[in-house]
This record gives sequence, C-alpha cells and structure tokens, in this order.
Amino acid sequence: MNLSRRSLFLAAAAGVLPRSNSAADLKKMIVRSSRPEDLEMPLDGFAQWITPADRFFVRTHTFTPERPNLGEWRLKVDGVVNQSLNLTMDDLKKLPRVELVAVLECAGNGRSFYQPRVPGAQWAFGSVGNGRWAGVRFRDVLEKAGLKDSAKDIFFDGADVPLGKMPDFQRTIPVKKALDPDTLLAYEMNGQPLPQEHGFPLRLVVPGWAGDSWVKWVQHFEVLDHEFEGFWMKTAYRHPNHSVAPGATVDPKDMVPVADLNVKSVIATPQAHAKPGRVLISGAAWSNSSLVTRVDVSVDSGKTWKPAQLGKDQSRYGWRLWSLDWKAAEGKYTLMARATNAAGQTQPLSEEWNPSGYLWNVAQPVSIEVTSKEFPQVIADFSRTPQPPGYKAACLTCHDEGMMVQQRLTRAQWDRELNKMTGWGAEIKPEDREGILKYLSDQFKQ
Ligand SMILES: Nc1nc2c(c(=O)[nH]1)N[C@H]1C(S)=C(S)[C@@H](COP(=O)(O)O)O[C@H]1N2
Ligand SMILES: [Mo]
Repeated sequence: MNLSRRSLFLAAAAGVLPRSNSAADLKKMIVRSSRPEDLEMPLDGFAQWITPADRFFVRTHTFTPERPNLGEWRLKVDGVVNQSLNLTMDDLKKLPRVELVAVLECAGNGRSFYQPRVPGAQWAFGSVGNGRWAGVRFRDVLEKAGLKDSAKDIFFDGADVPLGKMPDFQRTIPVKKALDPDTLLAYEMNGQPLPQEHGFPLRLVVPGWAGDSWVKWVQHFEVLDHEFEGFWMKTAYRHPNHSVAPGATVDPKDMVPVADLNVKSVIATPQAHAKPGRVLISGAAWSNSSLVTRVDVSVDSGKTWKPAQLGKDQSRYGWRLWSLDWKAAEGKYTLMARATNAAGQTQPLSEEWNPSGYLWNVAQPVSIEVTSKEFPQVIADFSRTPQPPGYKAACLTCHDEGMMVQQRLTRAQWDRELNKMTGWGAEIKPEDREGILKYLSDQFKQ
C-alpha cells in the first residue's frame, strides 16, 4: 500500500490509521500520545540493565511507516561520493557485524519538569532505554562509496512521511561523527531484527548522542558538501550556548545543535512512600561517551552524600544500575542522586532552563515519606488503572496525562483544579465528577 501524503493526513485525522505491529506492550508503558506513538518507560524499567523491546520508549514525530518488503528494500547512498550505492540487506550483512550496548535518550527527556513549562512531548523520566544494538559500522559503508574531500555532513531521510504541513523529519550528522567506529547502521536491537517502531529494517545508532540523531527507517543517505537548512536541524534540536533566564527568548545565532548527552541519574526506588527499616535506594545512571564512575546519594536534600554501589554490568555507552541500602526511620526525606563520569562531568544541583526543554539532568530532589502507614501503590503504574467514566472526554481532550503526572496534589487541590478546568471549558458531567476526583487524588497525590 502506498498512501499519498494527503490521504495519510486524512486517514490520521479521521483516526483510522492501523496501529503498527508494534513490539511495545502498552500495559507496560506511559502513553504520552497514542497517535503518533509517544510511549514512555515507567520508573520500574530502571531496574534492568538491558531494556526489553516491549518497554523501550517510542518517539515518532508522525507515525510508524508500513513494514517494507526486505526483498525490495534498498539502501541508497549518493551525494559527494566516488560511487553511488544501492545496497540490499544481504550486501550490508556481508560487512563486519558490530554489537554494542548504548543508551538511547530523547533530548526532551525530563521536559515536563521545566519551569516555566515548555511545549513539546511532556516526558518525565523514561524517554530513555539501554539497548543492545547490532549492525555495520557506518564508516564501512562510507568507505565503499568513497567520500570526496568536500564531504561535510550526511543527510538522512527516513521512510516516515509527515502529516499535513509538518516538515519531514530529516537530519544530518557531521562526517566526523559518521566516521566514528562506534556509529552504526543497525539492523538489530537486543538480538532481534529491529522492531518496526524502532526503525526496521535499518536505523542510525549514534552512541553518546541524543535520540534526535538516531534516524529510524533509514533507506537513503546523501553526503553533502554544505550544511542542510531543514527545520529539524536549523530550528528544532538546538539549545543556547550560554545560560539564559527562565522564559527568555534566545537569539537564533546563539543556538547550537544538541549532540552529546548529559551525565544523569534517575532514582527509581523508593517512590513516594517506604516502610521504616531497610530501604533500597536504587536507579540507573548514564552519560555521553564517558563512563559513569560514581553515583552519590543524599537523603537530606544534598547536605551529606554517600557513594552508591554500582552494578557490575557496564559498557562505554550503556547505563549503570546503582543502589544504596538505607536504614530509614519514620519521617519525611528528600532524596537526591548525583552521577559523575570518568571525564569529571557531574550533575548540576539546579537546572538551567532552555527554550525547548532539552537535556534535563539536574540531581533531582525526590520527596518521600517513611511511615508504617499503608498506602495504595500509586506512582508510575497509573496507566494500568482503569480510567473512570467521563475522564477521557473531560480531561484528555486538550492534553494528555503528562499534565497530571508531574503535579502531585491533595484531594482539596484537585477539587480546585477541577473547578478551574470546568471554568476553562472542560465538560464534566455531575455524575462523573466524584469518580474523576477520586482517580486524580489516588493516582497523582502528594
Ligand atoms: N525517521 C525518524 N527517525 C527518528 C524519529 C522520527 O520521528 N523519524 N524520532 C527521533 C527521535 S527525536 C528519537 S528520541 C528517537 C527515538 O527512538 P525510538 O522510538 O526507537 O526509541 O528516534 C529518532 N529517529
Ligand atoms: Mo527525541
């Protein structure tokens, strides 16, 4: 089936696009957007070293293209090269196979925490995963084609096509990064052919760099002797090269492309409540191309720190699991974790704001209460709890649950929020109101 751009747009607008045969298990994901699919890994995903495909986050700007027939599929290579190429998957597989473990993190991971808020997918912690990628070195393919001296950037256009007037997701990476022996054209994730939503049959793997460079559904690249002027390079995925005041507008000439990831850690346990006694503080930490060498943990908002134990599994670009045993007495605590890499980079203690909300990496305070009281399990599991009647129409017409996830409010506060939203036009039927209020105050509570 070969749908035109316009018919795709009409089909998407009418909501009749078939869901791809996706590897993601929606019951294990936080659905930020279902059309196009933006799926976030919940916090419990940080307990595994390799992130399985069924809970690996998905970020698509438009939607997942149809699965191509591998017999007809070709990788086209042209531009300023000595010889254009038209490679089959078998041709690619004749080149040496390389495997590496690397973190794939969306540049917008953590965006929902920025104040003032910034538009874009409202990721919390989990638009990140640690995958085992296999394929060929990009440089081996470039060598087959032969780069001319004027080669500057490599231009990629995946098989996905935009909806309406949205610019196509087209990206470039500099020749220098393309020639890095760890930059791959990957055909496997975790020992299997790439799942459709992760770029089948071929994607770019750019270890140490943010996800926007990891182009999916690669079928063509062109070697350029000039800089590409498209929207996703010149406007999107740029951040300021100096500190800016929260909410400020930044001169475009001071905006530089997002490339390297930041050193970062996430606290996955405990969440919100713990019982007095032995409490395991644990999570994952990662960085760019420099290995995480230590994670320090504080239970007193950063006044004192203790080194966490690092997991035995490691690879240059992979994340490291970490944990610390804590003897906790009843009380309220603010936990923090702070990762440091071999290059000496460490997490800031306060986050700098930037206009698109990229590369959030503050050592984030996590408030918890140690108490012997019983609480229902609330955090990170909210997508499994059935939604009450009227909730979707009342609350999710204008925004998704990312809006609530980051707000931890009391029942009285949620009650006021419902009044405010009704004032702003949300249609809440009187008979549905109590159910919605109970859901919000159970799921997203302080
Ligand atoms: N062709 C194409 N490639 C793409 C994208 C896209 O929308 N289209 N999204 C990019 C972004 S912003 C991210 S974070 C990663 C996400 O990869 P994943 O969905 O496999 O986790 O893919 C990148 N590659
Ligand atoms: Mo992204």
